[in-house]
Amino acid sequence: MNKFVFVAASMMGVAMHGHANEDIAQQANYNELGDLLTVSQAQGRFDWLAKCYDGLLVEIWEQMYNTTEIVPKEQKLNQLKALWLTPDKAQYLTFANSDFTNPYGWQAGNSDAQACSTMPPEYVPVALQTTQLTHEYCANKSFDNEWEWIEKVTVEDFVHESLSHDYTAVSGKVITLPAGRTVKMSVTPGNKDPQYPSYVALRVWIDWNQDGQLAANEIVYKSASDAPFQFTFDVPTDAADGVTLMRVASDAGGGSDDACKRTLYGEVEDYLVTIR
Ligand SMILES: [Ca+2]
Ligand SMILES: [Ca+2]
Repeated sequence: MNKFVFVAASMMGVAMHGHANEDIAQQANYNELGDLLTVSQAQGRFDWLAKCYDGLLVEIWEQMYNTTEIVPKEQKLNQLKALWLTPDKAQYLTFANSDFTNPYGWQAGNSDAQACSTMPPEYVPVALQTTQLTHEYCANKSFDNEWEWIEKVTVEDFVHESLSHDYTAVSGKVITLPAGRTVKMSVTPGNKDPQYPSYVALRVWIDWNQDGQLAANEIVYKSASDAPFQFTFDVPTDAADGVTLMRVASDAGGGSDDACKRTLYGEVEDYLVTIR
């Protein structure tokens, strides 16, 4: 149980501070933990932890309240729940190893209906995240990301560099888009053999109407090339305020306008976008 004492402190450190280079490197990994929950999933995360890892929640409570009073376990759990979960916004714990890389791809459950699974022994809670998304989006990941992937995405001043994964949810930072603005974007594909870059199809969707669907008419860019992609798109003047999802998909197999159809050779990256 001692590891959790370190945990609550390091978790708060990550959430609040971050000036040293090491913190920046950790922050980059934290952004890719892929743990992006809706409010109801965050509520489910708490219930799952209360079912499977109640001792962990008690440890965190004790770190936070630092009291010698004897408080029943149920009361501790209820206090944490009241602190993290409100009707329209919710916070949830995200787990990884201490360098934030989640090498086993382990995620805590999102519902107490899910069976308990065993956390890898070196894992700790690394972040207390706030839910941003209203909807749960369809999953998509590539069958093969060995030869082609997405290496870098920029939107105006926002930059995200990443390695090769079949799917990446960039959960720790948000792209801001003003309604009515023309926005510059670039996507740099990664290639296993950079001397002979593959010809890949690229698509970018943004859920402008925030209905939880990435419709074909919400494709803001679609092209194919063996060079990095540089383009602009227009943010609709009537785009609703709020946080929504941007999906970027590269596919050397041509891809599909259906954002839910599984990518063949490449990578799918999801980003949070806030419209102002
Ligand atoms: Ca990537
Ligand atoms: Ca939509």
